[in-house]
Amino acid sequence: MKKILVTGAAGQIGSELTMALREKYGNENVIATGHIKEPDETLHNSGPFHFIDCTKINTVAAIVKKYRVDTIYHLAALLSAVAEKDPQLAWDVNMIGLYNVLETARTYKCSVFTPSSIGAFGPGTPLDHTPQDTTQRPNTMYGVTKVAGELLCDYYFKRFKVDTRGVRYPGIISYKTLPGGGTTDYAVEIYYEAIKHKKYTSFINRGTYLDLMYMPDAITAAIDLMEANPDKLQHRNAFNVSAMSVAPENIADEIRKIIPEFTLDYKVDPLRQAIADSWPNNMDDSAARQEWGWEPEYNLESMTKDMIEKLSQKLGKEIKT
Ligand code: AKB
Repeated sequence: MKKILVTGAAGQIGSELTMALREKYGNENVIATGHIKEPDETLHNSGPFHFIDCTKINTVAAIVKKYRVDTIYHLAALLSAVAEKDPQLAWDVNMIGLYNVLETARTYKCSVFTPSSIGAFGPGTPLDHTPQDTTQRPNTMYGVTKVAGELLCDYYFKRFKVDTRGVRYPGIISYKTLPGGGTTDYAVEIYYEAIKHKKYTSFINRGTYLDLMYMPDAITAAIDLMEANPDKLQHRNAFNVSAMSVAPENIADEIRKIIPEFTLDYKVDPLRQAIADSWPNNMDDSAARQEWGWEPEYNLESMTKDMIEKLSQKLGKEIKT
């Protein structure tokens, strides 16, 4: 049986990925770790949890050694908007943290999953049907760390044979744990506000198309890629994966099918709008489909229905879907 370490386990993706991994590989075989944020009760009580600091290699190595870990899902990172507000911290967490994980993986012979992002693209990248292999000149610290991370993971595979794999996640939509300071956070907030107040003011402008994905598909992508036959993988560390390309008004239209009174207006945040404008409208994810069978289950309609159903239960509001 695998022994898995998850970093960033209390975060938006980590909190759900850890539980999915525990269900698949056994609670005791998945060691969840976080830095500052307290894990929720389910995460805390269902298996091992430790606080570590990925910028200190000894704390990562100690857990890997103690539990004889063979696989690391490295999710600890700063998202795009917070990274732009504190680029020095973003470099430390996103780059030094990844370097420490890769070095630990090299020493203890672990395989590593690290997410990259649509943020690895920037000005000069074709925005429509963004190819798998194309210009990557991002102008944010988040983007710089994501491109460098993709290259570093490729390097550790080629030079040291560390089994590194990763996807370029789009904005991830979920109802369990809130995202922590990304540009695509608007697409999660809109559902909370629709249920609570039947209105939302978007910080991303009308007509801004971005790739999004519902959490169950994001989890499937990570686990399926790590289970994939390595002989078939040509793009190990940076597979484009997408499920839908939408603008704020498209989500609003879909919400209105269930909550007809819902209204959307705009108060654009220049920082996050500039980041969004530099990212693809829609990525071409055919390499992931061909090399390891990527196929999302949810589209905008099915995601919206499920989000509203689950979130209204969580918020204690009755809404018929
Ligand atoms: C962000 O908005 O920073 C993230 C991402 C797309 O990488 N959700």
